[in-house]
Amino acid sequence: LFSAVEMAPRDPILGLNEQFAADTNPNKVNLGVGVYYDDNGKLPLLACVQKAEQAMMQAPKARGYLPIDGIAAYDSAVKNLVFGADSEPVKSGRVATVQGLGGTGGLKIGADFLKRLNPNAKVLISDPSWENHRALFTQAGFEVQSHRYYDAAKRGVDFDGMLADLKAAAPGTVVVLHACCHNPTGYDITPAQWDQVIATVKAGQLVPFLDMAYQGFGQGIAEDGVAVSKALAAGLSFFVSTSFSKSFSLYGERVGALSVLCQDKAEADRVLSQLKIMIRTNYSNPPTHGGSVVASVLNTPELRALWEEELAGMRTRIKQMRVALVEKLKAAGVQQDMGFITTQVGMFSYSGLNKDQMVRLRNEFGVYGTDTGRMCVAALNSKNIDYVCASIAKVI
Ligand code: PLP
Ligand code: TYF
Repeated sequence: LFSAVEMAPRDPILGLNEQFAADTNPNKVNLGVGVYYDDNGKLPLLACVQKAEQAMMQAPKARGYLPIDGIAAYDSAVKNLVFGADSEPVKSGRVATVQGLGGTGGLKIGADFLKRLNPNAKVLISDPSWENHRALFTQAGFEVQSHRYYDAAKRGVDFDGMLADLKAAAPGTVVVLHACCHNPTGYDITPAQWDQVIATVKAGQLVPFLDMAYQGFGQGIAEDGVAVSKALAAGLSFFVSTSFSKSFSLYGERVGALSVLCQDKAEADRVLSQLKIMIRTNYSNPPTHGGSVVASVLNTPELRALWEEELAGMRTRIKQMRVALVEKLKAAGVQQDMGFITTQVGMFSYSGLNKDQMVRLRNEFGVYGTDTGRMCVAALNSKNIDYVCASIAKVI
């Protein structure tokens, strides 16, 4: 039965984790996968999460099946976070939100729904993008193409190229946009550029799918939502996937969501009924724990305040590491100006290093980043940064 089954390639990023685990270099540093570590190199368990869990332990609940679309208090917390608690779409009930298995789950429910809605549409992702964007939309049956984004020579966004490619897309094309903290480059477009992107999407009747995997890691919770606010103001119908993996440090709990902004409540009710079919035929209904924790934190004012403080702490530490990286690379003898690292935002830096240099970093120094030169600056800390800088200086 399985004799003709071929060996599939490893996930380029998660595969690095396996290689890192097997590496015996005592100085090894994993800057491969996008995970935030604290200054001690530990994966944080946020205090707001611990407090919510302690409260849950005080009054333990039986674990029945959740509704297909998840915990109602969770879905409403997601809507409030994404669109604003007092916003018109939330008040009028024209957002359909379902709990998802991480941000990936939100993307996949949206992709499956879109495939049924508009089977001949193409999907556009940025060049480059998170590898799983292409894989996930291809797996959902779409032809995936890319629009220009990264400009290596300029160390920034090829915005004219991006706009031109969006203008050339056929009506109905699904455009997957990183709402903030672009993965892998770290380069976001400005609010004024978002205005132009959204006007182009609207004029071309494209379907925006905003991927919000890092809300709060760029400039702040509200600031990082600028694309949502602008798409809303333009009167568009659109998709938003949410991930709490990073912002709550709840990677393994798989907490995320999909929100679909519709034109009115009746439309949102119909869309929700279809999203529920996607869920029911895939995994029936989501798990309880992570969603309960996030709902409790977001809906309890003092836990919410604590979360915002902890999230700001993560955001600030990443920025400090960017500044330190630039200074220490210079001190380690790197001649070229690495100041661009502080203009990037979020967890990642496209370092500009080529594949050979990245392979040398890995094999000779145990410093792991992706072959494309992406490094997770959220995994740098005051103990490993000197070693990382010295290693980079040797391969440059
Ligand atoms: N979208 C982007 C751009 C990401 O970088 C990630 C990273 O994990 C995800 C979606 C998926 O998030 P999750 O781990 O919650 O599925
Ligand atoms: O880009 C990253 O490193 C994160 C984590 O298939 C990740 O988004 C990487 C690959 C993958 C799932 C998550």
